[in-house]
Amino acid sequence: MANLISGLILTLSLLEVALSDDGLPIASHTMFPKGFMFGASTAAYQVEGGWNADGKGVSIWDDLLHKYPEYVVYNMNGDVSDDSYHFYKDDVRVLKEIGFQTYRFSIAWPRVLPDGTTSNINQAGIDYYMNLIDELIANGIEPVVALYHWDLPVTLQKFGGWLNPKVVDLFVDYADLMFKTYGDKVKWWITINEPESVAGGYGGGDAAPALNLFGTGDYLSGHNLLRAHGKTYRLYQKKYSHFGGKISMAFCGATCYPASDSPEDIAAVDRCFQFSFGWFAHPVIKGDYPPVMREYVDENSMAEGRDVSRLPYFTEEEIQEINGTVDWFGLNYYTSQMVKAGLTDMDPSLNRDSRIIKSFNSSWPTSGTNWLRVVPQGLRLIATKVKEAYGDIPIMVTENGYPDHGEHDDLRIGYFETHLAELRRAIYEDGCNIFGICIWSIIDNFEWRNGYTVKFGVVNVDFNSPNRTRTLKNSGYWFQHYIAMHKLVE
Ligand code: GBH
Repeated sequence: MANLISGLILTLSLLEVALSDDGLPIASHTMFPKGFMFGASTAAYQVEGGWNADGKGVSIWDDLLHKYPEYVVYNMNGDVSDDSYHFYKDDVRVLKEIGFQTYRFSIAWPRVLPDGTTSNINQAGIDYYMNLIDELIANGIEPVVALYHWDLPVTLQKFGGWLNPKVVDLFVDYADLMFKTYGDKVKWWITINEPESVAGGYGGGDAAPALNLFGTGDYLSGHNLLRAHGKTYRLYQKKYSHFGGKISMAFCGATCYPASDSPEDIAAVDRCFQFSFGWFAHPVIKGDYPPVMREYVDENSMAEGRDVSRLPYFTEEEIQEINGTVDWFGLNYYTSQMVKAGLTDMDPSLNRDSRIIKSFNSSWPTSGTNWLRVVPQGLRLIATKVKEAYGDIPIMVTENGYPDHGEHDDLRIGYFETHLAELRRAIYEDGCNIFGICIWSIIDNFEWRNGYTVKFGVVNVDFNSPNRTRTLKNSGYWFQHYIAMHKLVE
């Protein structure tokens, strides 16, 4: 009750600040459009635990962290995590208590197909997601389902994983089974979460399989991710369109401000967009890679004396197959960057190819991780940039959230309040077609290389209790009121 009241008081005071800042009529700002969906997100490896329960296969994250525990702070891993494999009903309970209307989660490929192929289906895994979906629907919460949030079956990594084009057809077979099994209940599908981050696991990023093939593995794995996405979309069109589901990717990338008003730095801003969001969004919305990526990577590859570009080419047929394969735009937004023109990082590498140098504006507030500064206006900026680049495609913000170390989370409330205010401006002032948001995250969970030390949840999880007790934080209560106050009911 004390939480509830302090949440309310905080809501009111924050609202006042946000509203007096905008200088626009309050009425156009306080509510969201009819049908706007408030939801929350998780991902399988980060919450499920049950890493080898009931016939689940091993994923590349299980494998990496069992072999190299030091990859994550304090040797933490996702073996048990929130144990949502057993306590998914508690997740649904807190979602409902707060009033979220959608829940975005991912399916662990090796949980349903232990060796990655449909020749061996794990019925317990199929049942788990069916039970979760049924529990959500019984509580009036709509599922948004990602097929791939980074946990490749390790059996497929043994022949190269996303580097090997063989993975494409196996992904399509997996997707086929998921559509067939859950397609009458699930209307919102995400094929790949953050393809840029997945490719980072093969290039220079911080993810499994941690191959460090800078400037080669990233482009090659990205190429196969795009092929897999394109074929999956075509399969749905052909076999499952009667279900009426809508497919996207959850795109991520850099939201950039120019470091100076020099023409070079202003040009760097668009290049920054094209080398991150554009890498995957351009092929699926406009066809083929962004021209500037093609030009710069080809040029550098040639200068390095290679016969072929490090950025692979699609055939004309592939370009057509991949083009036009998102029904909506999944947008993950956390932070922004300042950019200037210049060379940085390893030679070769994607960062070096892009010829931009990123930094933070020192005035942007810090957070519980070094890669995230609080820049609410960047959410509006990136939404308008997506509209400018790709037209009036419907946008769902598929992730947005604030990391801390588990203290009283009033800063998280401020983060959401200001980001949601910027979202309304994007909708009402810039005419962006944004139809929902899934915040990251409903519960504290395994935050990759930061383990459990960095927390994104609006609900606390007691990692010392055997049943992983879930308790609303201040931000959870705040959301409860926010949704009730800002949702227009049909
Ligand atoms: C998302 O990634 C993920 O989808 C989700 O699983 C994750 O829990 C959530 O965000 C919060 O992190 O250290 O400078 O190299 C966010 C995108 C890309 C953010 C890689 C961290 C590393 C930046 N991530 N980035 S740096």
